[in-house]
Amino acid sequence: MVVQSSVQVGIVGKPNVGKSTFFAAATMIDVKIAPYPFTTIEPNVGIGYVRIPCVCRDLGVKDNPRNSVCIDGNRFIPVELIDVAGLVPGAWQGRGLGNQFLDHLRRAPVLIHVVDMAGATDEEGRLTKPGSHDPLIDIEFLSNEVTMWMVQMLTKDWDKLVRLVEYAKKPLLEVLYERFSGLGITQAQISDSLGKLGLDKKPLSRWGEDDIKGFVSMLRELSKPMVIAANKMDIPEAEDNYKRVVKEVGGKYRIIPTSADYELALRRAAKANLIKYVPGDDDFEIISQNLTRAQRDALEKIRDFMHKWGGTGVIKALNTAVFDVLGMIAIYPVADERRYTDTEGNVLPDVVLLPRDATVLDLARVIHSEIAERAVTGIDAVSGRRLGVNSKLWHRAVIKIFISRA
Ligand SMILES: Nc1nc2c(ncn2[C@@H]2O[C@H](COP(=O)(O)OP(=O)(O)OP(=O)(O)O)[C@@H](O)[C@H]2O)c(=O)[nH]1
Ligand SMILES: [Mg+2]
Repeated sequence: MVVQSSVQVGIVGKPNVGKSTFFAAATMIDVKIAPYPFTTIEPNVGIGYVRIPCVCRDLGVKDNPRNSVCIDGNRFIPVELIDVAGLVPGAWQGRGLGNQFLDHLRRAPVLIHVVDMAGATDEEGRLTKPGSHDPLIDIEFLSNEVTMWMVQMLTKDWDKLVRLVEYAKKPLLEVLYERFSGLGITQAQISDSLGKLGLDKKPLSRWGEDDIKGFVSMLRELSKPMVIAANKMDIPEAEDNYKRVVKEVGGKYRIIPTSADYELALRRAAKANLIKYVPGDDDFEIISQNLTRAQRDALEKIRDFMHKWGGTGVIKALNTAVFDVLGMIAIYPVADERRYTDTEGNVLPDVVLLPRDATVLDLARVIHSEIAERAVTGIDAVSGRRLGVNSKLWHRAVIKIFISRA
């Protein structure tokens, strides 16, 4: 059995900023990319990868990955990417393509907001002179759109909600939790948001618009955190904007400089055996003898960019979303703790992504569908140490799960 984990990352932004280019580069799936708004209408869903240093090097073994890929000692772990239509200001009220498609992002616990850092598109995504639109406006409006989408979800029959809490005496937490069900929001995130704003003590019937918006925007920050992909950094006008944006909102968001365009070019060149490129590296090697002068020049321009910014940023944006913002850890489950193999002898076959507070039991649940808590223990395959059912796991741990039949 190949173990699958299923972290979803939503790709959002106004039209024409490079969402589909980012998606295509990260997944190598051919999708429609064009220099005008609303190229994407139906969402694209595909598998992208986050990258970690593989433990195969530390352990001195040659691995046989099955649910993931290992290239030169780097393990690429699959995550699900969702590329949706562009959002324009007022989408929550139905402008542009509206916000129905945000429903496709329901299960995504983290979003990558692709921003045109070159300011080469206006607020609706139409091409303008580079440097003429302020990307700070885009950052502001997008979080507001997502917030308003959630506000609508909450307030669509507000009176009924109030009656449920104040007359039928249903606990507020439960009512709110049900209302946002399907958004992957936890009760803890709801109660945190309520508590921080002192709304847990305020009767629902007395909540004003500001209370509702304040509560939802806090809940959005906790439940749909955003990483900013500062895209189109290859356009000269982008650099000043980038510096300014980092200064203004760098404390609030993680901002990763990217060129989705360059990443896509590199992956295509690698696929065509023109270059050797490990996604996420800050360099590549030309391996074809038959490049034209123009191809060589284009590649050298990309290389300069990569040296300056530490790569194209696409893998970095995904890694930041999954490891830094969601705080996930990558675990290698094995069946044989001495040889690090599955039951068929594959060395370090799988990697699963789990929340940072995951325990031996959580890992057991991913691997086996039905298990009894008391029957589970683990072994740290690297040290041979035994782990109890509630022992916390750690990033890049190699773990054998034991299930004793009662
Ligand atoms: N210079 C530059 N152009 C880019 C970059 N990424 C995307 N583009 C270009 O921007 C235009 C829009 O790209 P798409 O990927 O279709 O944008 P989108 O955000 O999916 O657009 P919609 O689907 O219409 O919302 C295309 O012409 C891309 O080639 C980048 O990093 N640098
Ligand atoms: Mg698109």
